[in-house]
Amino acid sequence: FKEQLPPYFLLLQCDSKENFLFHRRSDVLMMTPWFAPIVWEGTYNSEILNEQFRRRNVTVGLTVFAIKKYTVFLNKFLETAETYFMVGHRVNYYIFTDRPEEVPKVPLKEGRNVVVLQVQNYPRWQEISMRRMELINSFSQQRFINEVSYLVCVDVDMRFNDQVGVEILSNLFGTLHPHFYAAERQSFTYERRPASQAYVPRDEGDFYYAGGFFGGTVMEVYKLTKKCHEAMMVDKAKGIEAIWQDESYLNKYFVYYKPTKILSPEYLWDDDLGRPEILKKIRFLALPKNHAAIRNK
Ligand code: 2GW
Ligand code: MN
Repeated sequence: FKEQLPPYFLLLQCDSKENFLFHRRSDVLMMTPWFAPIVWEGTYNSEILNEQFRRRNVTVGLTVFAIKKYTVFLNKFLETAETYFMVGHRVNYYIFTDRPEEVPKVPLKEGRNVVVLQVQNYPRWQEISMRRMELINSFSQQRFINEVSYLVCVDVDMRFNDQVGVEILSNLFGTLHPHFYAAERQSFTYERRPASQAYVPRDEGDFYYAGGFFGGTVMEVYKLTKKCHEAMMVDKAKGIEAIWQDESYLNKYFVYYKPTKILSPEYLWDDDLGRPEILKKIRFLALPKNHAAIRNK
């Protein structure tokens, strides 16, 4: 009886390349030690995943902030999102802005909506970036929880450049920062001052995550943004601000509440870093923005 069954590796070899068992890569880390998948092109089957999420009729909320001059980014952001973001699924774009009249009218496909949420402006750019946590948190409770299953929270100074679909969705997900995905823990730019709530000791932390792309279920994003905002407020009262603002508090959170899925830097790339061989797709790309007309950091 034993001899009649082919060994497991033979079963694999007999399968066609289309079989899901072949969706694997040996050149990148595909799973964390806490069994969270790391999403790289070539590691998943979007047909299967699309079917699963379509069956649940999932709606995805995409939150983006365009305060002051950053409204100039909205047109390209929305246009490219219509081409590449969650194609075939229901999507609500939540655009937080102090200039609702500057939100462009971009033609939308069926099942997709733009919701403009008017918010105040803050004079310091650090505050603009950090207050996103507070705002996402309060709108999660008031509104998002009734309208969407998942939230995807991103920077606006970006363009979609290839498919970003349901393969990213999970209870809680973060994205590997493009500067540090191949770096050692010692070089991660976590907040290193023990006085800060964002402090991460030298011997802790798994990855360095990007501030510009995270998400999860509305409940998980609610919890994340609540903790991060509260940590910021504790620091603020002591006159401390973490080295990379919201990104530092996000990284601290992920040390202790580990993401259930991690996105590879395909999902947040910067062409200043070139285009290494391991990147089979560049899905979401930073736009150059360093001219003083837009930004005086
Ligand atoms: C930000 C910096 C300097 C001047 C203006 C602003 C600014 C940012 C603004 O005037 N209006 C505005 O809407 N923002 C929002 O904050 C916008 O959504 C933008 O994408 C986000 C973060 O600012 P950004 O994209 O200019 O900063 P990055 O690309 O260096 O962001 C990384 O680091 C940040 C913290 O310093 C955040 O963690 C961010 O998520 C990271 O990608
Ligand atoms: Mn940015």
